[in-house]
Amino acid sequence: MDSPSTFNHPLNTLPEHLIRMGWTRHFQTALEKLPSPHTPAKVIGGCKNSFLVNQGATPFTATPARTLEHTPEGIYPVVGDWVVVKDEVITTVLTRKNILARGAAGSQHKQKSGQVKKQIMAANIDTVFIVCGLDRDFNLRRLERYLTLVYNCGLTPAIVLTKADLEQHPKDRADEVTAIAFGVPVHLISAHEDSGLSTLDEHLAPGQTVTLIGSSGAGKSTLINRLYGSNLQATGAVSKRVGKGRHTTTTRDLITLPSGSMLIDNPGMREITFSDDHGALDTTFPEIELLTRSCRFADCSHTHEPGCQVLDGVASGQVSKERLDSYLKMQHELSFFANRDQKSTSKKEKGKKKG
Ligand SMILES: Nc1nc2c(ncn2[C@@H]2O[C@H](COP(=O)(O)OP(=O)(O)O)[C@@H](O)[C@H]2O)c(=O)[nH]1
Ligand SMILES: [Mg+2]
Ligand SMILES: [Zn+2]
Repeated sequence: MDSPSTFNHPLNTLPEHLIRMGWTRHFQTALEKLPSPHTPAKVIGGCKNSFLVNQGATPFTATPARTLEHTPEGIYPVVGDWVVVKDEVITTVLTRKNILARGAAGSQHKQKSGQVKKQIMAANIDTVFIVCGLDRDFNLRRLERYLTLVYNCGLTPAIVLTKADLEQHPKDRADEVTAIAFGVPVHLISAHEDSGLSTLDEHLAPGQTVTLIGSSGAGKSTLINRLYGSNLQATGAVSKRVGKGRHTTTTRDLITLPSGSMLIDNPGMREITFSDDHGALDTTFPEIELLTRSCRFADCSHTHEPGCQVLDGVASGQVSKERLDSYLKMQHELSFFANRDQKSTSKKEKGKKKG
């Protein structure tokens, strides 16, 4: 019989210092499946072949074992991972709760050749802050893409509209976003004026991990610094001299706030690309999805067909034309993944409808 007492931390007593870093029964179970007892460590920073890990005391650097480099994608460490470290070598990445991933940068045009690579940005996340500045960054269509990306990963989004101090009618912008967000919390803040920050507390309970995504210059690092209470992360204003077109965030670091929650910064995304199709569009565009069910043709493309309820919805003003365009564009991108998955699971001929 297996004896859980041979492990460092039996199931019924999850160690407090690990819980504070987001340790749950999920990871405890993964740890106990390993052939010998280990102390887990959390990846809190680093890249490529040197990671900063934390076992609860002083963080230290560790190198991934060479075996991790040549194994199937998905198990090379990323920030947020729980890992096993032996002699400063990361030997195992514990089964993840979830990941934030996208198609690799520059991959949109590679889709035709079927070479989209999944880029994992962070692991084991509770909430994704989609950060958008109320300056030139503000763009509803881009927010829809971010929402789709987050839903695609099975993650929970919250929208943070920052730089409220730069916008004359910030409430109006927030209302516009609320109208397309369908229940996703929308937070209106200004990091410069320290306003609205406390509305984020609902996502920042101790042990919770939040990752921030958004355009470069949106205000992510500034927000992290404000929540942390001092300037930890380099921001646009500080790092202009780094060079043109360079991302100001070069490593992704997990930062523990005084309140006990954890934030993961990300470099800005130049393109929002998807790495899978998990039906996220229906979640981003619920009003369109609802109508598609009543289109006359089951395979309606919602572009020209008679009896298309979606087009009727646009004509009657029930559905916004911009949102339909956004939906169709993403559907086209996502169908690539659906086709790829279909090909790999079954070579059966697709049902062809005539007439
Ligand atoms: N006016 C104003 N500027 C901000 C605010 N938050 C960030 N910024 C500025 O926006 C620029 C980009 O911010 P940064 O945090 O580096 O963006 P990141 O690329 O998303 O990390 C910097 O010059 C910040 O000072 C804000 O709330 N109000
Ligand atoms: Mg930044
Ligand atoms: Zn239709």
